[in-house]
Amino acid sequence: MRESASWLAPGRVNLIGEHTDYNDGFVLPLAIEFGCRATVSPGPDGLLRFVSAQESEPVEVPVEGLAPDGVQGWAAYPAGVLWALGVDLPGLTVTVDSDVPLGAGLSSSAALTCSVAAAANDLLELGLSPRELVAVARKAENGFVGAPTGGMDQLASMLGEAGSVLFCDMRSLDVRPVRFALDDAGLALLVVDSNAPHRHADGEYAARRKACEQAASVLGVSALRDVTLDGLDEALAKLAPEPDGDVLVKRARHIVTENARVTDVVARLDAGQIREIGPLLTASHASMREDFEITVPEVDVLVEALLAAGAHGARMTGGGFGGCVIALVDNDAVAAAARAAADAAAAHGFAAPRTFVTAPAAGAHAVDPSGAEPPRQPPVD
Ligand code: GAF
Repeated sequence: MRESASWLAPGRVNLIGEHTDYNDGFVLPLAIEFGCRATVSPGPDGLLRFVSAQESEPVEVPVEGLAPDGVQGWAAYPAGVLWALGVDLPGLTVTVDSDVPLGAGLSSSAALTCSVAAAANDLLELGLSPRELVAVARKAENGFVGAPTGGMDQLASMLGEAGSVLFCDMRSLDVRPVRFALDDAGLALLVVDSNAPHRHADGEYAARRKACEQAASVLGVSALRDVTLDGLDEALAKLAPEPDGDVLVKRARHIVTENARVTDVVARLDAGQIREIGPLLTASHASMREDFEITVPEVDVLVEALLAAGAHGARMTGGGFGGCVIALVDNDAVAAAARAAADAAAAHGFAAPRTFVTAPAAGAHAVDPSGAEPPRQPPVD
């Protein structure tokens, strides 16, 4: 076995298509320049050792004891990856160093699981393809950590491409890079981290998932992906008389309209009309606020402020209940938009947001084990 293998896997921003992934729908994420570097090397016999530059104490787990619920805290993610590989493991040391902001909805967990999966695959010479590694990373989160997430984040982290957003069909898992030519259009994609504490995010995520499954079952379809805009009114009329009808109507309406917005954005990007996606981003936010009910005042205020400052479109990105807002702005309006966001947060007594500019970055790739820090996006002042 080699001495070690090191891979860097990025976090992600989702341009549009929120909570559609576990409904077999469409998503349009991009990998970002914040990432996690994982180095896997042979370790003492029978022992898995997890070390993080962001944590004070290493975590040690006997290979024999590797089972769901057997590891708590951050180390459950890399431990879950090794478990999900489904092979006999030698003793290993896994060292990680991430600069993906935690709890910001930028998929720090996918960056962690994907970097560890790719580095372990490399060191152990397992020959798994990037798509198989996506499945391993997802199995780690779903089956070991117990987070019922939908698969978009791992796809974006493994398969991201510089210059493109990834149009993913979460039923077939077909992925098509779609050119996202920000520079050519004189545009920037701003990410504003609200720094709002996540409130009950895990329970609320599971509740959204359950409501969507319930709506699909009432409608007799395998997932809400099967309801199209044309059939929406009829579907909502069937859901309304159910005991939780008002909630089911709202949840289903978000998913069906959001899927349509994703395909509309893709059509505009394919036609070279990047500026025209703005209203679709803003409509997505309204749908998340009114129908899916996953936004919080801190992100709503940021979206309003960014639009008032001239953004072409703005929306919360990620699972919700805090986290980040994205905005499409003219290059020369970046500083003013960032200021407007900060002023609005201060005026409401909310935490100061942190703003940076992003663009589609490369997905997971091997790096020199002795290499420098992962790349960072400097914040906008
Ligand atoms: C989180 C989940 F991990 C994703 O699978 C997705 O559902 C997203 O929330 C919402 O679109 O990031």
